[in-house]
Amino acid sequence: MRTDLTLTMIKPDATLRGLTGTILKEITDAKFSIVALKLIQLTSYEAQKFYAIHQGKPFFNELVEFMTSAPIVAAVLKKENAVEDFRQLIGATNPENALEGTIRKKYAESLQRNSIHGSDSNENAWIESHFHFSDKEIYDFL
Ligand code: YYY
Ligand code: MG
Repeated sequence: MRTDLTLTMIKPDATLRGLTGTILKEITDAKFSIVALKLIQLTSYEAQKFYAIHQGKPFFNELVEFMTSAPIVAAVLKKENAVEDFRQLIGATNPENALEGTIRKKYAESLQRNSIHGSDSNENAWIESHFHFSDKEIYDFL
């Protein structure tokens, strides 16, 4: 299992506030290479599938509604120890608990509108990367 890739999404609250470039710069400043990138508006079916693990939870329907409300930016990122290092960079799910200097602390509006996604395991990084991109769209040589 590879340990040098992770999947991120810049969420609608951030794309709508014009923060895409700012957040991509935070990511590359932290030494992640962008090896796949696209702007996409998810359908309800796609958002439900992406977040299937949370199906049945009280926040699920609102999460799907939020994630489909505007285009997101999906990207595959490459760096040694990518999953763990990227979760550190983005900070806790609830921005109120996120450490100073993290992306969620700086930009998130609320627990739901928390600006950015990061995969939580190497296995999910692979699954989520291939949810958004084909092998051909992942430029692994970067
Ligand atoms: O992986 P991460 O995004 O940090 O959190 P998850 O527990 O996987 O939840 C996914 C997503 O759902 C979270 O980023 C915000 C939203 N959410 C919510 O709106 N309310 C909760 N109580 C928990 C999560
Ligand atoms: Mg998660």
